[in-house]
Amino acid sequence: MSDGAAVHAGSGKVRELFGLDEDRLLLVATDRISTFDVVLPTPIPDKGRVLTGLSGFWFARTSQIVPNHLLVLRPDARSTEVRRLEMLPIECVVRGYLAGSGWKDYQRLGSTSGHELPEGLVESDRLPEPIFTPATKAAEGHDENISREAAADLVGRELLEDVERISLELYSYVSDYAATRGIMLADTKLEFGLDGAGTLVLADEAFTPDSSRFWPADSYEPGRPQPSFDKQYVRDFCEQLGWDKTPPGPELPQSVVEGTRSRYIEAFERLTAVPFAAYLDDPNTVLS
Ligand code: Q0N
Repeated sequence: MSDGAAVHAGSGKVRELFGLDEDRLLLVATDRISTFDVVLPTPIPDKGRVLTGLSGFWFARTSQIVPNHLLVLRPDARSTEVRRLEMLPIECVVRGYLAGSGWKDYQRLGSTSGHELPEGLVESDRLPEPIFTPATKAAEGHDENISREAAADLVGRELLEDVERISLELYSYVSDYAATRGIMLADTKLEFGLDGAGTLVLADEAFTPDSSRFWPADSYEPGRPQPSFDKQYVRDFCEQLGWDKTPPGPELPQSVVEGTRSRYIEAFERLTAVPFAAYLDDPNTVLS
């Protein structure tokens, strides 16, 4: 295996990982899109490039907070060479607003991941302060929120305190940045690994629409679910079809594909202030 052949090392629903050598992986963001946890048969052209560019943009800007796994952003604008790490077996979620499983937990328990929350909050409300709500990586299906005690049993108390502090700092930096561009970061999921020296390193993709809830600030209204910045056309189309949300998912009409592609590119350009065409021409533009 010293002939440059890449070894398929795993797939997510919309990303692929290949082993390059002992120290490096190739992470490829495809154009596949999932909704209601099902990957649809119709791709969104350039979606993978948008996500790879956004991740690179945030990695470059947050490296003073925590080192990350990015080594090379390739000319195809959708694949990156990354450092091979020992991944922590938890998802590091930060929530600034009450949505998704955080809102579900709150309605059932008045708390999420052991954070007691004030009474009377409504869906999409801003939390008194951002909270760290770790989850386990379910091999299949949904991730499961766990208490910080359960997370400490998985990674150790000291490491958990480190990733909690770093995750909150990253959330605060990126949500402040996005707010200046009219985009709210409701919540985000981060993954960390350890390098050979035992240093914590931010991995996977970071602060993309697939790993975060981005909401358009101008239509924010607590008390209801918020429209998704990127996937709302897809969700609306699926809802009006009456699809039961079990596989296989429906094919998307061209109007939904085009509208969704435009939203991804708009998110990219609003957040990075780099024209998407300039990114395709030279992907490294987002790293400076
Ligand atoms: C790794 N996953 C999570 C991509 C995401 N730098 C790394 N070193 C070792 N392992 C991983 C990374 C990264 N990133 C991350 N799995 C392995 C989920 N994958 C699923 C496939 O697509």
